[in-house]
Amino acid sequence: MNILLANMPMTFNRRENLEPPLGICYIGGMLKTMKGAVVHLKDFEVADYSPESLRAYLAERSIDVVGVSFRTASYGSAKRFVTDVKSFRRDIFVAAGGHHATAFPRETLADMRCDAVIVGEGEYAFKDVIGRLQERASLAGVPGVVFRDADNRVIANPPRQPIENIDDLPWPSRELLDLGSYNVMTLLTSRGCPFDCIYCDKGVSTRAVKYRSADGIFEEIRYLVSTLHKNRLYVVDDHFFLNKKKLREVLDRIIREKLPVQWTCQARVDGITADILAAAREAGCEQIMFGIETGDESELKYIRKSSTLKQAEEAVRLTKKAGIRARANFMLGFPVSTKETVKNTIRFARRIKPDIVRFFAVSPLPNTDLWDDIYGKGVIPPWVKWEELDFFKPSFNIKDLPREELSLYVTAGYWHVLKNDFLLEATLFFIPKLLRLLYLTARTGRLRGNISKCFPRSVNLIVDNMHQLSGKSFKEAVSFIRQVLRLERTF
Ligand code: B12
Ligand code: SF4
Repeated sequence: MNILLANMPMTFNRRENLEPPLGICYIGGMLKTMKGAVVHLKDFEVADYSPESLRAYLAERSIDVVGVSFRTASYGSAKRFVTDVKSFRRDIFVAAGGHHATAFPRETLADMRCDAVIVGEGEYAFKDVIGRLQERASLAGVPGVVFRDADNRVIANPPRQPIENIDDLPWPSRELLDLGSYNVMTLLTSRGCPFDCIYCDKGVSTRAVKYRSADGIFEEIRYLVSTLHKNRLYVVDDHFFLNKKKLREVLDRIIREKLPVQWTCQARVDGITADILAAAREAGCEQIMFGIETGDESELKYIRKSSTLKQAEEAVRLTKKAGIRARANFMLGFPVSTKETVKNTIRFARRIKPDIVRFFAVSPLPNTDLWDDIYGKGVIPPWVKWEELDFFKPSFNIKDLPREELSLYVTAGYWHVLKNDFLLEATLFFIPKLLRLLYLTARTGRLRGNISKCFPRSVNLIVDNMHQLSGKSFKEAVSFIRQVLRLERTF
């Protein structure tokens, strides 16, 4: 049986994310253990897409089953992909999985016209599905699967229990991807997060946390370095610093065995200490991304972040002191926000001086308390078209801050935090930085990464902020920038 597992991008042919998608890699790793299953992976974040090339791909490999992985933000491309597969050959069995499909299995099945949806973690569920398809048996009773039966009725099987021991899972089958497309390898060392932030989708990754063994993690890192020759890693765990005992074991192994890795990860701001940061730095940590989200006490309480502003400030300070880049993500425009709370967040971001700052307009995800708060519990407003949701622009109006105005605050936020350093990079330091860029590019043969090394604040200001200007005419963009500059003076 020939199986294609495909990962969907937010927009086709943009090549924005350059890290392997672990969802399809984990499923691929599991399916590879099955007799008679030939597995192919395709990541449309990096691969070009057209219906013609897809048809050729499906025909060349005689694909029988397609598994499509997507999130709410990539719903549109997933729907188009499924339509293209089915219009090529109706009898290709198509299953959907991932966070969005988990939140809305029946709706996804109906709207995408696929044959099954896998709810939650997919390794064992999809293995069982493939087993049944190989035997030409019905999917009735396979836990965690919603499917169409022979009479086209939708059947929802009972849910599947979350996987208990994630050490038992085969390693992700990254080698089935076009590895040359990625500079960085993704790695997962735990699943789950015990916290309860109101904007976080806990459909797949639950509040019960599961850890891998330090040995298993270390061996996988060693494999990435020595066999795949990839030594830059992105640890995708929700909170890599949660279990510091386990983390310490892994870091000590990396240090002891002198494994030449450089890595970035995500962490909460609570529990960050100087000694764990020192060990992380020694073991190759280059950047930690903190989801700080707000600099306003009342908003912090509203989002149930369970951390404090003091902890946020301290985490950024200690991280930078340890020689690790501190990236801080903020969300602007909660239902409880006012102009003043949004300004508080921007002022806070400027005060704590992270190395990289990101401001996101709040975009509620389905299956979260934030969504329920805005639209009503479990309600999907009739205007919601998943394929049209833009996760970078404000998606709803707040009393004190209409959507258009919130966009101004996002851009003014970047300007407020970054303008001084940006102006220095663009004037006084321009020539020395340019010379450094030329030198590094000549030495490494890479331009992209080196631009952000030499002009970090300019890249942060321009690249991370582009979305707010996209779709605007030149005249509109000029007027937008004028308003931003005026607004920023009021901060
Ligand atoms: C790493 C990460 C990213 C990376 C992705 C890099 C990469 N190439 O992998 C980056 C930074 C690019 C990113 C971007 C975004 N992300 Co993100 N991200 C994550 C994170 C932290 C880990 C994802 C991961 O690798 N998990 C590990 C793998 C093994 O799990 P998995 O992908 O869920 O796959 C399992 C199941 O879902 C299922 N499954 C998945 N696909 C399929 C397919 C089939 C056929 C089957 C059977 C099963 C199946 O089985 C898999 C194995 O068990 C998650 C949080 C989390 N804990 O999952 C958020 C998360 C996925 N991201 C989220 C969001 C909102 C975004 C952005 C919109 C943020 C933004 N504003 O830009 C974008 C959207 C990008 C997109 N293309 O859609 C939300 C998505 C919620 C939703 N309903 O869609 C999450 C869940 C965070 C949260 N808790 O709210 N993200
Ligand atoms: S700490 Fe992060 S992963 Fe955990 S609930 Fe909050 S947002 Fe989600």
